[in-house]
Amino acid sequence: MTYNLKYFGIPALGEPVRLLLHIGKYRWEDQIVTRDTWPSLKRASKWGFLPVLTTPEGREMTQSKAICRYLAKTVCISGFVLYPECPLLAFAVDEFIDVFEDIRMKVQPTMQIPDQQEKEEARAGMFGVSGECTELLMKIEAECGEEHMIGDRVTLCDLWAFYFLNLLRCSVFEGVPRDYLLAYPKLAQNVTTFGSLPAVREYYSERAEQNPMYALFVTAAPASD
Ligand SMILES: N[C@@H](CCC(=O)N[C@@H](CS)C(=O)NCC(=O)O)C(=O)O
Repeated sequence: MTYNLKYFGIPALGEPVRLLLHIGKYRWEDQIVTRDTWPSLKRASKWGFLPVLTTPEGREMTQSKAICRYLAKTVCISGFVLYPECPLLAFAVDEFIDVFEDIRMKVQPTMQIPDQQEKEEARAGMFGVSGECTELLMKIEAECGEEHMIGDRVTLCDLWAFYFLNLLRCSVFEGVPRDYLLAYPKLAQNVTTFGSLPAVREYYSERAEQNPMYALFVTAAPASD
């Protein structure tokens, strides 16, 4: 009884799904889709996008946020279900995730810029002083908690922040300053707090050995380890 996740070999929209499957101790297969295999899969897929998660019963699930909410209703950390039952708390989780998605939608189109230098400059501008991503990140920084995105408990939003803020500084979006998080101490702390969870640290230590793209996802072990 195994889940199958089809996604590209990068830590983008399929990454929070991977993390939930790992933390939830599901049996799952990480099927990496390549440039060669994608065109035929795309034609056969429901909307023409990845990730696609196939349940052990054979149901194909699409749309990363819908998949994450589905899984997060059954995954617990420190006794908390990651997608809260309380409607207001669930709303707060979704609201933060959607604003991170607003940032991603600003950066994503830069993938189409053919010239590498122009592409990197466009991204650097978005994350520079008064850049459009900087403005949103500053607003998120003002709204989020010190250790957790929301209140004093871990939620799906912490997992999403961890994935997305690391995606921005890994090599997928070259040009975004690798140290951009220094300007957002609360967000940086949230990334460290989530990344320090044993299940998360263990997962990325292993992945980083296979793929250097994951190096920045590895949080240093606390001194007591
Ligand atoms: N709304 C979809 C968007 C998925 C999406 O944009 N996937 C990209 C990869 S991150 C993709 O499949 N790109 C390949 C293509 O468009 O052919 C979701 O959240 O799952």
